[in-house]
Amino acid sequence: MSVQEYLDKHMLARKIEDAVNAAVRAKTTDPVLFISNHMKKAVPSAITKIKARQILDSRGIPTVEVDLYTNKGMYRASVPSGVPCGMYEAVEVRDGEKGKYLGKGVSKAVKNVNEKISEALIGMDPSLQSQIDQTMMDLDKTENKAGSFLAIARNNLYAEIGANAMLAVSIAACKAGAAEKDVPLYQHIADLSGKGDPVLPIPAITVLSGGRHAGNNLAAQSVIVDKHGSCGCNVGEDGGFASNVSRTLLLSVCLLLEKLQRSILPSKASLWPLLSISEGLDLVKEAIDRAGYKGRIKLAVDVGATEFCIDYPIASIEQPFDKDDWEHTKLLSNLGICQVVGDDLLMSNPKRIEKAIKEGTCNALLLKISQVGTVTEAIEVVKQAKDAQWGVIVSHRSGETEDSFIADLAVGLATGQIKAGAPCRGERLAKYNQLLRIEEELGDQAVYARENWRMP
Ligand code: 2PG
Ligand code: MG
Repeated sequence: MSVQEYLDKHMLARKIEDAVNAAVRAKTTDPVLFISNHMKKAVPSAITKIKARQILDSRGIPTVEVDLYTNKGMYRASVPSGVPCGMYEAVEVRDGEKGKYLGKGVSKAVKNVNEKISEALIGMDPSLQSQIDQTMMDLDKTENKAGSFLAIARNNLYAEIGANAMLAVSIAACKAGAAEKDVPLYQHIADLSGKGDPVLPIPAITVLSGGRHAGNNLAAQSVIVDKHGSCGCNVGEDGGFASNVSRTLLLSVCLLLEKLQRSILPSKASLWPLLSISEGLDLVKEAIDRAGYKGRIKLAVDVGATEFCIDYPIASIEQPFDKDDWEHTKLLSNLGICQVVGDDLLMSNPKRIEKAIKEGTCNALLLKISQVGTVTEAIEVVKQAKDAQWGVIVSHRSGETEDSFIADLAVGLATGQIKAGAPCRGERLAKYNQLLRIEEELGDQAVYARENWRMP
């Protein structure tokens, strides 16, 4: 090809002339930089390469990280992981090779990204999120053709491709899409959802962790040290203080107040022994008072099993009963004491959410994106919950990475609530720090959920 043929083929003369004219019109003081940015914008939007790798989450368990390349740059995402709770959540693909990471390696999921997913997505426009996510879901054609029950199909599908593989790519594509449109990530997410303006969520910050996650807040620290010594300030998986009292608290909080027990449960036979139900909550209450926030901070409790208490400013209770106990969860919701959040009960699954909405089982969704599998489906379940006038909490997982995507997700979807652990461990701080950056970027336009946290 001659030089002239090459110039003609790429219409270079015209493109360069356009860029120079634009710089002159803009009277820019740095024409070279202006021309380079102008030409960059003219580059077609396309995914050019996807590269996945195995990294470690905050518990030292392998997880998937993806670098997604476009003509404009490289966008990185990694997926969190928690304790799986049932067949209705999207399934991660793990290697199962006992000699390596106790079978929890993700090299198969990594391979799925580097081969199947990569082959299917290269060339696609990263701003078309739903098409990207649909392409990944379509990769298992048999399941889709079988048209089986959605939850099962999702399980099998993800079990083959891996929700961990898909979610990493989906988030990376979302970041690339925002860059392609030259808008902040939260704004791109707001545009994708087609609903409303961004809202900064109220953070449900972990103060005490216990049970399986055994959990922080600086104000609480001095109280705990006074009463339980410095070892009381060890932190758990979510970054909350994990002193002995917090284990006690979790066990305690797992029980409803005696009044509530009698009104809700037929007998007390299956209940754990009542330890000091008020000890942990008193600690938190005193810490709030000492920090000067008396009356301004409300409490949220993730029970993760059974029941609880009304002498404290509790505004939200997560998973008060077993994951399949629709009946008692509904009874508690009907008491109208506070927000009742479905975590394991819903597993972020649209069918379970639909059932809970229909039956009035709970009145808020705990959204764990790794239970859903793609950004598009996450947006959909949030819409589903909001349309039913539910509260929505965007949640971290116990196994987290330094990826702060959920902060942008909560703002962009205007969920009003986020739960990202304590402002203590790096992977939890990443989310809170991103919220601070977003608040700064929004400036005068920043809207904080405040009292409207359930329905901003
Ligand atoms: C929860 C979460 C986060 P996991 O219990 O709500 O704290 O835990 O990610 O293990 O489901
Ligand atoms: Mg929970």
